[in-house]
This record gives sequence, C-alpha cells and structure tokens, in this order.
Amino acid sequence: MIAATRLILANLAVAIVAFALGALMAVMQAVARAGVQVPFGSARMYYLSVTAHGVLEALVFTTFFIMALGYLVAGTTLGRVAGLKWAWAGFWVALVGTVITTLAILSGTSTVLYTFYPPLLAHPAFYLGATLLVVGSWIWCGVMIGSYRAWRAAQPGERVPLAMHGMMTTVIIWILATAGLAVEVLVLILPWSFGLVDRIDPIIARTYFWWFGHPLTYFWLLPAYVLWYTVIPRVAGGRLFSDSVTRVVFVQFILFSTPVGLHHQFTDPGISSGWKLVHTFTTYAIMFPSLVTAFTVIASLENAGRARGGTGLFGWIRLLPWRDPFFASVALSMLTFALGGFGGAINAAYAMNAMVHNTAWIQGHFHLTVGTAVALTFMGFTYWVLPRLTGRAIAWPRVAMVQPYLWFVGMQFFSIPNHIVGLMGMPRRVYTGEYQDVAAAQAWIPLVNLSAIGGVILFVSAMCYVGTIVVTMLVSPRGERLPMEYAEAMAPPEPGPSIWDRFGVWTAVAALMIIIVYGPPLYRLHTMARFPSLGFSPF
Ligand code: HAS
Ligand code: CU
Repeated sequence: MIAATRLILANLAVAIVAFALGALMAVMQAVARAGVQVPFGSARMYYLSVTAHGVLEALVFTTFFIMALGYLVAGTTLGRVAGLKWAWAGFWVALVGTVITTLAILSGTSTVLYTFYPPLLAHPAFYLGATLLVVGSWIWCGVMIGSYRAWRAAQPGERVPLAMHGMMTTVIIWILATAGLAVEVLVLILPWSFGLVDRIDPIIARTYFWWFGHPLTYFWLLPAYVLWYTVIPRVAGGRLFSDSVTRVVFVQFILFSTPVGLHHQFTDPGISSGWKLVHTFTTYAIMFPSLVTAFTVIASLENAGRARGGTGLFGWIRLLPWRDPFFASVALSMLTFALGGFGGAINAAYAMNAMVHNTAWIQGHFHLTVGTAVALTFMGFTYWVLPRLTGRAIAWPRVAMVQPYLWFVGMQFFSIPNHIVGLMGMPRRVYTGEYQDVAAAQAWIPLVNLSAIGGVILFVSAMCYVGTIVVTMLVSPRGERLPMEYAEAMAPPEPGPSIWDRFGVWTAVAALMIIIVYGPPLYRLHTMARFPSLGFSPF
C-alpha cells in the first residue's frame, strides 16, 4: 500500500469538490454572458460567481491537488512521508481557510475576484481564510522538505528520484512566490480590511501580488510537467527521453519563473519601462524550459509509438493509447498548451500586450494554460491514480474515455472565440456580451455565444469527470491495487552527486534574482509620492 494513502485521498477529495462547485459557477457565467437568463441573474451575482469560480478553481482545486500529488510522489519515490501529523494539520488548516473564504464569497461581502486587487475591498474573513489556505500549503512545503531531508540523510550518495526532484522544485517556487503574497496580505491588506488604516496603494499592492501571481502559474504547471515527464512515457508504452535534461528543465523553472511578474503590469504607472523590459527578458527566458519540454515529451511519445510498432514520420502517433483517459488527457493538454504558450509569447511583448491586456484574450489564454494544460492533466491523472491508491476500478470507463475529448473540444470553442473577441476590443470581466447595447459590441455577440456553447460542453465534461470519480469511490468494489510505476529514461541519470540536485544553491540564486528585479522598482514605488485609495465594495 502506498504510504499516506488516506492523506492523499483527503486532499484529492477537497480538490474535486472545489472543482465541481467552481464548474457550476462557470457554466452559469458563460451562458449569462451570452444573454441567457440564469437563476438570480444580476451583475452582483455574476461577479460573486466569477470570484467563487476563480478562487475555487485557480487557488483551491490546484493547491489541494498539488498537495495530494506531492504526498503521493514523496510516498512512492522516497518510501514515506515524514511528519504525517504535520501533514494532517496542514490539511485541516487549509480546509478551514478554504471554507471561511468560500463562505465570505457566498455571503456577497467579498466580490473581489481571484486577484483581489485593492481598492476592491472584501470582508476580512476572505483574506484570513486565504491566509490559512496558504499557511496550510506552507506546512505541506515543510513536510515535503522534511521527507526529502530524511531520505537524503539515509541515502547520502544517491540521486534524488526524478519525480521528487520535480516536486521539490515546485515547493521551492511556491515558497519564493508566497513571500510576495505574505507582504501584500499581512502588511498591506489585512490592516486595511480590518480598518486599522483607511487607505491602500493599489499599485504597490498589485506589484507584490504579481511577484506571487506569476510564479503561481508555474506552481500549477510544474506538477503537470512532473506527470508528463515521469509517468506519461510509461503509460504510453515508452521511455522518457532524458533524465538529466529533465532535471535541468526543473531547475530552470526555479531560476526563471520566480524573478518575473511585471508583464502583468505593463500598463501600470509608477514602474519604469526599463524594469518592465528586464521582466520581458525573464519572461522570454521562462519560455525556454517549456520549449525544451515540448521537444522532450514529443521525443518520449515518439519512442512509445515506435515501441508499439509505429513506423514512418507520423505513423507512431496513431498507435499511441488514445483510448486511455490519462494518456488522452495529457496529449490533449499538450496540444492545447502549444496554443496557450504561443499566446503567452504575444502577451509578453510590450507592444502586443497593449492590444490584449484586460481584454477577453486573457481569459482565453489562461483557460488554455491553467484551465486545460494543468486542469485536464490533473483530471486524467485521477483516473490513473485511484485504482492504484484504492484498488477500485474506474466505474464508467467509457465516460472516462470520452471526457477528455469533450473537455478539449469545449475548451477550443470557449477559448478561441475569447481570443478573437479580445482582439476586437471586448474587455475581460464584463457581465454581458451586449455591453449596454453599444454599437461596437454588436460584433462580439456571435463569438460570445460560441464561447457559451464551449462553456456548456466543458460543464458536461466536468460533470462526467466528477460523476465517474464519485461513483468509483462509492460503488466500485475494492480489488487488487495496480502498481504505481514511473517511467524509465532512455538516458538514465548519471551516478554520483550533481549540481542539478543542489536545491539550496538554486533557491539562493533565484532569491537573489528576485531581489535584483524587484528591489529597485519596489524601492522607487515605496519612496515616491503616493496617493493611496479608500476601499470600495461596489457589489
Ligand atoms: Fe500566462 C497572463 C505570458 C504560460 C496562466 N497567464 C496569464 C494569466 C494566467 C496565466 C492565469 O507576458 C492571467 C492573470 C490575470 O488574471 O490577470 N504565460 C505567458 C508566457 C507563458 C505563459 C510567456 N500562463 C502560462 C501558464 C499558465 C499561465 C503555464 C498557467 C498554468 N501570461 C503571460 C503574460 C500575461 C499572462 C504576459 C499577462 C497578460 C496581461 O496583459 O494581463 C509561457 O510560459 C508559455 C510557454 C509555453 C510554450 C508551449 C510549450 C508546449 C508544450 C507542449 C508541446 C507538445 C505537443 C505534443 C504539442 C512555449 C510543452 C503533441 C503531440 C502529440 C502526439 C500529442
Ligand atoms: Cu505571468
């Protein structure tokens, strides 16, 4: 039996419940924007729903899923999770925080969207709950590091297993990212939301937010990459291209994903264009490990397709296990991420960002990236891992087989029109496609309707997923547990110590880079004349 199975299942369960609730909100938003009357339809409900959707999917579903995956990887590659009591304490802290924040949102007092930009003001419970969620995740970080160190002390000369290497880089990115969030919430937002100070500086708060918010996206992505690299080649029937290249890629994510964030603030005043340019460089740097990943995962899949007898330039693609729900989820995630990454390169260019910033393009972009590359990989992984954790076979294999394809099709319908309508000038975060009947908005409506159809298909897919998982857990009989195995590498790791396994060194380098790229712009913001704002709760 896999170590810490109950802990893993508990974290997964919270993730899936959050996902289901968030999906319900999402479908209402998609159809409401297309002008369909939904129950309680009003601008107030719309933004409440968008806040709940963003927080539940982007912050709760991801964080709990990643914590589950971290424990699974530690339990299977190192043999044990050290500090189980702490891990459970972290789970409860994060869960209590999640419940508090969710209730604050549902009460209608905290409609501030998932980025909670000041001067939008939420009830203090919203921020306190979110703080507890992060504290819970820090405990997870502590348990992961403790498990790694205990293993390292017992195995001084050995290379850390590859999947654990990837999870450790995820932990490090999360710690470096949440340092910015801690300043924003503890120093700026909490005193203001409790009324101890009456004004807040939106730009300074936002700058600390994006110090956190950008690496946050890699905190989501890297666990998906861990699965693409260390599990999928085996599921596909082949081997990973190279162990060493993978380690270099993971380390590059520590170095390049953390000293970035100002590309979310290209249009913000008070930050010089020079520092924005520096962040543009680091943004393009962060594309590099994903491009290497594209090469490596395709090479691994080709290896699998040829091992299955595939020939010719593309003949191997057909022979991949397209009916396996985990494989299909990941392959479709990869195809979608190729599009999402392409959009990312456009966002990152200062001049082109001006065309897409704050338009519907952005919601198109992040539903391809976090909403598919990450979320669909996680969903597919559930089908694979549950029989290994519990011995229960997936209850509705046909539904599971179709579900990733539905997601893929639904997401193209949702995201591509959003990209186009964004280029046509439709802002993001708007309540209706009609936009108070202004003439320019007429041309948006067909595309908004198309994206609503995508939203409905996505909802059907989400319910297929949740239904299959719930029935599997409640109805499928327990049988033999399938083995939990990772992919072998065509080029295995070289024996002996390696610089790529020195997490402390890379963390220190990344911290230094963060100080270099954020120190001067933040110093300037803190020392120049500022005009902070009172809080607003428009809903
Ligand atoms: Fe982004 C905004 C730039 C990646 C998430 N991004 C966002 C927001 C979110 C988000 C949530 O520079 C909105 C935030 C908000 O609410 O305001 N993003 C990038 C760049 C990348 C990128 C350069 N984003 C991500 C990932 C995310 C994510 C990953 C979540 C997981 N993004 C931006 C910028 C903005 C932004 C600006 C601000 C815009 C604004 O103005 O507000 C890159 O990392 C992308 C690199 C990826 C690739 C693709 C590699 C392809 C692979 C698969 C290939 C395999 C295949 C195999 C095709 C280069 C690895 C198929 C073969 C078979 C046989 C199946
Ligand atoms: Cu970013």
